[in-house]
Amino acid sequence: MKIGIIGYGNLGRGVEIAVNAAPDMELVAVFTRRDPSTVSIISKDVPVVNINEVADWKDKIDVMVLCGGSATDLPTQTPEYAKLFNVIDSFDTHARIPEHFANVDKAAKESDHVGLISCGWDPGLFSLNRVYANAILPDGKDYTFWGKGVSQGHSDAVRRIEGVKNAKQYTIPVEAALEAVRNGENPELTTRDKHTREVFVVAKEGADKARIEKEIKEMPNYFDEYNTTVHFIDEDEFNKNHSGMAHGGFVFRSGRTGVNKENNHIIEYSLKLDSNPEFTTSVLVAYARAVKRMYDEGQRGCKTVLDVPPAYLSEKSGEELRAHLL
Ligand code: API
Repeated sequence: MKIGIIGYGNLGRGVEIAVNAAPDMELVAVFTRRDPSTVSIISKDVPVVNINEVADWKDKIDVMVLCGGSATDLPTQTPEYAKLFNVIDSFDTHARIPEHFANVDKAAKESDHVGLISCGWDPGLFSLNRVYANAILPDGKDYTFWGKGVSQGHSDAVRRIEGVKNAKQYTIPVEAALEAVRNGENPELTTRDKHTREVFVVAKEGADKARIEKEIKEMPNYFDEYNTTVHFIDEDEFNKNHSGMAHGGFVFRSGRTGVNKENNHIIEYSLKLDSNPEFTTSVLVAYARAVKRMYDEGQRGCKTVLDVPPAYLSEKSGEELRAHLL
């Protein structure tokens, strides 16, 4: 299976590592907006190509993995590249998924491709768990907690603000709320009750810090519904104390069954990740395999993780899966 990567930051590098570890995949090219001679990748035998030349690769790539950010890159990139390739992205602005789906669906159907969007762990593996748990326990409540850890999506969104040189965003779960859910108390929790957010910003010289802080705190879909603390720090402190990328979280469903609803059941799925980008891209690469299979069997248009049969993620045959993993 021939894989291409568009965008070489933390995600692009993670895709490269995961593809190199996959027995059935080959990385054929990495595309960048930068001058290719300035981009150094891990695989010495794979070309780095300027994005302006991407159309020349139209028939040489089975699945193109898009590694841009959700705030400003993917809303335009995914529909654009779906015209040329089967694509997969990690678009994670939950509120805008329906709109992004419609745009990618149109582009992919018109050009006879498959585009899988919003893949990773949330949205992604957490979404699958929410859907399974809702179907199984229809009378119940959902709870998702993230962190403590670095959200790539929120960090990227802050870096897009004018005057910001670098930024890291930590998502912090409210421990008391998490414990109440785990104890089966079925609490009513608002967005603000479940998490706080902490942002560390390196500002560009002369930038208006008060304006940056206000833009962060009021940013729709990312910060406006949370209590957010913003710290301005210098580059040395940033590099020394904020270079980690760990993250994780929990999906719970607590639901009742029984003639008198006398029995409560709690489903808990959790992730503890040393590297958010390397894990996210490991999910992307497994789903890239499914994209190729769905394309080969004649499916077209936009898909999400909810549309993919689990067996399509594995390089193992159905027979092997039934013998060892069922
Ligand atoms: C958060 C989560 C992170 C989900 C994982 C991924 C990311 O606030 O920490 O951006 O890292 N929404 N979508």
